Amino acid sequence: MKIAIVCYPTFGGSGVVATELGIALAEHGHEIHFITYKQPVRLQLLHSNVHFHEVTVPKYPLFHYQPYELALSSKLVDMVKLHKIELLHVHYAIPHAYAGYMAKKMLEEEGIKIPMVTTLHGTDITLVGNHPFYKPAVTFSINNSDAVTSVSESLKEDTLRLFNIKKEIHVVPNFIDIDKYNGSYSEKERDIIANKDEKIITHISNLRKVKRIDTVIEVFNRIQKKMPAKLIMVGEGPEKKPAEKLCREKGISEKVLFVGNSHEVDKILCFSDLFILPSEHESFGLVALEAMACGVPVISSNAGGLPEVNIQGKSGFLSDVGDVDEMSKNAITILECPKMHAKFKKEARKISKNFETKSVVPLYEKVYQNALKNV
Ligand code: GMT
Repeated sequence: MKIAIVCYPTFGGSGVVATELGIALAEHGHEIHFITYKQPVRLQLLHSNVHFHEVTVPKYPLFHYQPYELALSSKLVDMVKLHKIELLHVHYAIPHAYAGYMAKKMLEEEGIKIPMVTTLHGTDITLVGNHPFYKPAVTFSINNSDAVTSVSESLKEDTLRLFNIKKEIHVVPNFIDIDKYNGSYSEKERDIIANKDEKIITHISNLRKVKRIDTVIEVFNRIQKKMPAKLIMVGEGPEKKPAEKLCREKGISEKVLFVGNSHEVDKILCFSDLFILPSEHESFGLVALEAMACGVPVISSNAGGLPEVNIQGKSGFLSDVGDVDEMSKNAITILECPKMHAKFKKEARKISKNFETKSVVPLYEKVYQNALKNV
């Protein structure tokens, strides 16, 4: 099948999932065309079935806002015609589903019928898409997709609760290539980050308000009062500066490393003893799954789809959003008991195997086949 994948090319989970999906599909023999404004961060163009087409929006002084949707839908039309693409798969509803729908309609005028699959990822529904500025357009483009998938049961429920949806939503969970997270690192590499007696706690996100960075810092603050520990903060975002300030105020700056965006997430996770994800909203929590695949127990909130990934008392612990007392207590309990820690590590890795690429990608293929049949 020739498939166009539209996604955000950045470090965010939706772009990562879309990229990994494209790579896995290419390995299954499909021809994949990534169409976005920059080469996706996890994409290496070393596969004969993978292509990348850049969307450019020329600057024009009249435009206060550059019309990216227009450029994207025109590019989609061009690429579908040029490469005889058979299906559009758009990740993140805003504005991709809207642009995809326009492309589909333009192609229809030329006698080309192509189905569009929309995958909902989280904030496109729970945070941004729900805003009255976008809601009618998001509702319209979901209802006019040929198939709709969501990355968790929780996100499906949120979508049905927040929007007037007439389409069936198929839950296709996020996935990972478990073999990539095999924990291979040398003690020497770990030593660069922390002393032997120090526990390594990690948080990875785009450091936005929704991730509750203040909770991450406070939970770590309480951990480091009980045992030698370092916190590694991976990612870039608006909450980075306030977080650095908070660390200074708490007198823990020397124990917190802000390392920015990283292409070595798997390596950092494999060094880690505990992962913290106390988000206010989290449709799935791909990064928690990545941590679990590395055998890292997760202390998270119980928001959104997190309970579908992080299993209470097995791969980690879940608490209500903002419950710093409970999160800290659970984190310390796991870290203080080597036997318990080892048990959680093993369970985390085991549970992550429920989300392996090889079992999830065929679910997308099935969605594609049905969409193609019904177009
Ligand atoms: O977490 C983010 O802020 C990034 C965001 C994105 O759209 O890239 O992530 C969302 O999609 C991921 C992949 O499906 C999910 O694992 C994240 O849980 C989801 N984020 C939120 O719901 C906040």
